[in-house]
Amino acid sequence: MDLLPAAPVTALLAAIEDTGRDGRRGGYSRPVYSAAERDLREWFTAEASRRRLSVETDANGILWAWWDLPGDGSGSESAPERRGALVTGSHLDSVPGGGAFDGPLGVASALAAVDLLQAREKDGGLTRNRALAVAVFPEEEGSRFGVACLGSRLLAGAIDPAKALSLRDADGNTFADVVRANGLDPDLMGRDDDALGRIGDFVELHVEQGRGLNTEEFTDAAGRGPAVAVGGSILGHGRWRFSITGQGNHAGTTLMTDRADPMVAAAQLIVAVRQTAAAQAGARATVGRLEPVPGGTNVIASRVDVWLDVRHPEDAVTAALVEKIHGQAQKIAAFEGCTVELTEESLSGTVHFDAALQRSLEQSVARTVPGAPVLATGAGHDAGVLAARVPTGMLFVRNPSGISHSPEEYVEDADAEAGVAALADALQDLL
Ligand code: HGY
Ligand code: MN
Ligand code: MN
Repeated sequence: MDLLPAAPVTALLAAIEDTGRDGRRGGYSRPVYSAAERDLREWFTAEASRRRLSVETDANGILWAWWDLPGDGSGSESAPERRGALVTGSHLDSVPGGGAFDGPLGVASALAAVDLLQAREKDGGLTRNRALAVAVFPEEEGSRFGVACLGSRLLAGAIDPAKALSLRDADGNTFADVVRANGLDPDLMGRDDDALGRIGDFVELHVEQGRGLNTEEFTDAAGRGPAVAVGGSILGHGRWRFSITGQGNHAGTTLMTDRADPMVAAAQLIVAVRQTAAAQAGARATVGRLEPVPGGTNVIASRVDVWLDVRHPEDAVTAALVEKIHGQAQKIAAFEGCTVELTEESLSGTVHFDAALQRSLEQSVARTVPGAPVLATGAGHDAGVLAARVPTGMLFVRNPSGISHSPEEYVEDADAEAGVAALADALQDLL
C-alpha cells in the first residue's frame, strides 16, 4: 500500500485556513452545520479517505474515521472488530470570531499522527492490537444551539434528546430541523451504547487555551514553556441565561423617571457578576453575550437576555455563586422596575481524567517532551463529557499567546509538530 508522505500538521491546517473566516469579528466563525463547518467535515472526510480510513457518520452526527485492524486475509471479511478501540479527535466548530486551532488542531494532529503510525506499521515498528478511530464531535462550542459539547452529550446520554432537539439557534431553527436538513434522523439521536462500546480509550489533543504553559513554573530562561502538557482535570462549568423584562418604550418621549429599563439592570448585573467572582478564590464568571429586544438605538428595550458562564473547581461553589448572582439580579431588577427569570442552559461538573490513562500519556509524552507537565484546564472539552462513560485523557499544545476564543490564539509550527509526535507515541503505546 503506497503510504502518503507524513503531512506536517501545519500543512493540513493551512488547507482550511480560509474556511469560515469572519470578516466582521476577525478570526473564524464556524457554527455547527453551517456552510463553513460542513466544508470542514468534507475536508476531514477527504483527508481521512486519503489515509484509507473508513469514514462514517453516526446517528448523533459524530464523524468516525476508522483505521481497522488488518483482515485475516481469508477474504471472508466479517465486520471489523471495533469494540474497545482507541479513539482520538476533537471538534471543527468554533466560537464566533474564534482562533484557528481550538478544535481543528486536535483533528489535524490526529490525521498527521495516523500518517506516522501507518509508516511505522509498514516498517514493522508498530503492532496494533485494536482498531483506531479519529472522531469529530459536532457543536462542541455550543455556539449555535447554546449547549456545550452537544454531540458528545447526546452520545453519552448526558442530555435528554428531546431537550436537545428543541434547542433553537438565533434564527429560530430547531436542532431537530437542522440535523434533519443534514441527513440525520432526530428520532435516532441520544445515548448510543454501541458507539460507546467501541471506545476503549479516548485521547484528545487540544491547543492550550490559557497561560498554563507560559507561567514561570514552566518556562525556561528564554521564556519558552514545554511544547506539550498532559491534561489532569477540566474545570467544572455551566451556562445560565438571565431574561430581564422591563417596559419597552420610546427613547425620546419617555422621561427618565418613567422608565423600567432592562438594559440598565443588565449593566448593573454585569458589574455584580465581576465583583462576586473576583471575591471567590478560583472562580471565573463571564458575561460575553447580551441580547436586547428589540435592539433599536432609539428604543428602550423591553427585554434583555444576559448569558452567564461560571466556572470553579468545586461544583458546590459554582452553584453557590450562581445562587448569589441570581439574588443580586432579582434585587437589581426590582430596583429598576423590571423582572428577571433565570434558566440553566448547560452544566458540567469538574472532571479528573482517568488516572491510568493519564499515567500512560505522561510516560509516552516524556519521550518527545521530557518534563511535560500535567495541566488542569479551565476550558471544557468533549473528553470531559465522555469521561463519565469511558477512560479519557488529553494532551495540550503550547500556545505562546495564552489567549483563546480569539483570533490571537496561536501555536508555533515546531510545537504543533511536537504535539503530533507526542500524540503518535501516546497512541502507539495504547494500540
Ligand atoms: O467553553 C469552553 O470552555 C469550551 O471551549 N467549549
Ligand atoms: Mn475546543
Ligand atoms: Mn473552545
